[in-house]
Amino acid sequence: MAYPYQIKSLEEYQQNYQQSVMDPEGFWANVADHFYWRRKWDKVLEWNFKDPDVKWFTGGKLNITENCLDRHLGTLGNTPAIIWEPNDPEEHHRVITYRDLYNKVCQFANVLKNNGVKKGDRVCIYMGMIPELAIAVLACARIGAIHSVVFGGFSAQSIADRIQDAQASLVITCDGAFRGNKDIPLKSVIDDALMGCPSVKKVIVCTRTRTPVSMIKGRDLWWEDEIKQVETMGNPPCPAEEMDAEDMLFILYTSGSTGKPKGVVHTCGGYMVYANYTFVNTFQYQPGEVYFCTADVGWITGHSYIIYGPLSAGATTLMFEGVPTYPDAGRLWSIVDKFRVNILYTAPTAIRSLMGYGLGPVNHKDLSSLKKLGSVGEPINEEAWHWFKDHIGKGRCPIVDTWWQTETGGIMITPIAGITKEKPGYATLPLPGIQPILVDEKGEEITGNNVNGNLCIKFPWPGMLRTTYGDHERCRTTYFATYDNLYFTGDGCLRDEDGYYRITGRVDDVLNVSGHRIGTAEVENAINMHAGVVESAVVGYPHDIKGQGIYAYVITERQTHDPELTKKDILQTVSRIIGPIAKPDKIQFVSGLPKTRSGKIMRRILRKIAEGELDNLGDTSTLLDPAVVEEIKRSRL
Ligand code: 6R9
Repeated sequence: MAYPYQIKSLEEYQQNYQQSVMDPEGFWANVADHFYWRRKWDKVLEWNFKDPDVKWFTGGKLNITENCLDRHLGTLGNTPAIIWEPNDPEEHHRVITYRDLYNKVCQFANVLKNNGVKKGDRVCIYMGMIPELAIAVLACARIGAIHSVVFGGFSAQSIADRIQDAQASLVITCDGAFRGNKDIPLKSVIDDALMGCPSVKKVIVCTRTRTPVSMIKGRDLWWEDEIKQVETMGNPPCPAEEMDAEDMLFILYTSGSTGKPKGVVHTCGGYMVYANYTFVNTFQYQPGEVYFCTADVGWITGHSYIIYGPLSAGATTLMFEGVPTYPDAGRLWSIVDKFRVNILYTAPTAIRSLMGYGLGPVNHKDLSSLKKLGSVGEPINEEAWHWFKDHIGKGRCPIVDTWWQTETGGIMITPIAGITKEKPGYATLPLPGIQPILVDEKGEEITGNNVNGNLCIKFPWPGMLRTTYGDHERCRTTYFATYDNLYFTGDGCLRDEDGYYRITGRVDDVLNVSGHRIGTAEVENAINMHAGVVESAVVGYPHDIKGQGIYAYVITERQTHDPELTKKDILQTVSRIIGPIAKPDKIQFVSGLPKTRSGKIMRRILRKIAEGELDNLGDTSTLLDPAVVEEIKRSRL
């Protein structure tokens, strides 16, 4: 495949950027022209950020799977679409060509149809990182069903919340998942989740771990049996459903500063164009390159940069079932060596944890195939950046530090591999089509360089979220009401003397733990559900490997006899309510929390204490009871 919209030089970057600001519609129409549309759009863009109401390519008809599969069959039919590496290095890997993938997606799409799934229905997917997960996602898209993938580390309660919010009618899962030395019993978690989910009529279970499962008559079906049925029907084709550009493609739940996670909605046309455009440009993908993104499909990075971006570009995407430290800390490097990987896209937390094992696991691995490296999910510290550059990229590979969010659908601010001059810790410059601005607390634009502010985007881009599922008002208040006519990212950011952007982290009550977004309010709610807990406050603190750790201050009804046991009980509760990823790293029992006279918890003070900055608590004059702070400082962990 050729990518006429691939930027090839710094001059071209600057020209494209200028054009994208002066004539955004013309700019994006030029990109969108290189996709397969059943019917071309009438209008490129209609928008206002007040309601908000954003529509791209209105009147356009398409199916994203025709762009990811059908259109490649003639030229790339025998090219690997997915290379799959299992958790256990002794097990055989799988190579799935574009033709194989097309056949499998059509087959499973017919399974969904046989089970009554129709355009617009919501399907929840809770699977491990096996090719069937990508097949399930694409099969939904093929028939116009809206997928909602839930990461395999979330608890039954979290899944139930998401299923109920979306009113999903079908769940696709596995008996279990292999991750490192663990077997995660996915189907059994689904069984618990479904006790409170009457909307779910069918569950399709793919075999992976052979963990014993209970199959409920009339509800639960085996993936393999259902495929056989389609085979007995003679494997009929599965024509792609014609979708409107603005029809929903998927929902992905993500944490915010208040309440339960919200379902970020992406639509077919704009998301497709944006995932592809950002993939092709950021990584400078060249036909034939092997591309490996270590994320999980349960997060946005997996959606956009394991599945939709690479496949729509006819790329070879490597999917890895396991974890970077199993069976040893050289696993990622063995995979690079084994498949001659050219592009590696990973997270700072993974780099930091692997750095801790020294160079032993890296030595004797042939990493000479690597040409480009990428980082995503959280700020990358300079030490990790240099380690990645020197020891993995051997000083010859550009690193793209890509800043973006679930809500943005794709990469927003990033170097273009090999083109933008890089600077460690900096996401550098916006891609053409993206107009970032920094604002102060009052929403006034901060102009010039060498400045710091809240990062907003002032013009729509095709991959942006359209709404939060079932609650448009929440979308408005969360992203579009803080500042007039701006999309607010929730991130703080500085722009240096070169105009380069450096993301400094969240300015709201959202934590970023090992690259996973977790709301402090969510963790507090979970802790407060534990019997005997009166109140809690959760803040983040710097953590060497995870980026941020979770620090919880907890008030219990009475002094517990065995505080260690109570801590374990609280951890268990958080695991049950949210999932193990949200377990606090530290729990400090306190008798009170610092509050203002109006009863608001002063998190700023708690954050300072958690960070160890005891002498630098800032203004404490509005505190109701200063003695509480002294007590918390004394018993700090
Ligand atoms: C893609 C993804 C989004 C939040 C975002 C920001 C942080 C992501 C970053 C980064 C600094 C980067 N973030 N990439 N911070 N540098 N290169 O991670 O989406 O899970 O929604 O998280 O992650 O704080 O607001 P999501």
